[in-house]
Amino acid sequence: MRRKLAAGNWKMNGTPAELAQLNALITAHPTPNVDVLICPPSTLVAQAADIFAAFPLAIGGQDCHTAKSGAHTGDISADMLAAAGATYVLTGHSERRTDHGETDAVIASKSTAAYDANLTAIICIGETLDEREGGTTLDVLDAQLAGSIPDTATAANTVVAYEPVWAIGTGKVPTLDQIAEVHAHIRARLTARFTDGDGFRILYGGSVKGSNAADIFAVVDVDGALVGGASLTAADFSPIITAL
Ligand code: G2H
Repeated sequence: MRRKLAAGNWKMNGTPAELAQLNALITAHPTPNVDVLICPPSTLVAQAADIFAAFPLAIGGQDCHTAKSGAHTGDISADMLAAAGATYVLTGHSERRTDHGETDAVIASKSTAAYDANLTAIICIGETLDEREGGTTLDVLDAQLAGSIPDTATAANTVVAYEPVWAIGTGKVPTLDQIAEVHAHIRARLTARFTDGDGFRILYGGSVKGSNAADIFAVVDVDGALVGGASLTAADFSPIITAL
């Protein structure tokens, strides 16, 4: 049985003061029957991990370097995230792929770095609007799955997040049939490649909010959500956790 995961990606948002309102999440979900994760900006990872160490709220990074340490100004390693108290890290988010030119090979290398630091990698994949409209969605996802997920991935160290690029921060959401088709396809690819492929959690991401979460979570093989804008406040994130 796969345990559901509600993951919040704060992107380039968040100050120390804004961490405090997450206490309301703990109050609302003192013993959640799903995993709850917040990925704040790296400036807040250690503070968030300290504040919520005793509570059922995991903390993750939004990205990591492929190397353990070294001359990489502005970057952060998986080991550093782990030392700061993170237990997860996002890899391959489409904003990293677009803004920083990250390739599938780089993302696989970052995911391996995450495993080496005992972090769970949430590996993100997704098609653009042109690819969706051109009918190549499943081919694009196949290439990303094959190239971004290391051979050493397991259900314990890897979560896959399907995030159609055209649905991110736009308010546009695929139909439930489209989500079902893609998640079933990802599941088939995972089970064909990995002996424990049925155990990998597959998240949906892209404009998830309280009002659409229950419908999306009812789709087969949707094991949770990667949530951006609606994870920034406890008031918006809480109904999503409840919907799981
Ligand atoms: C997709 C998602 C979080 P949003 O990037 O990863 O963002 O929920 O704001 O569309």
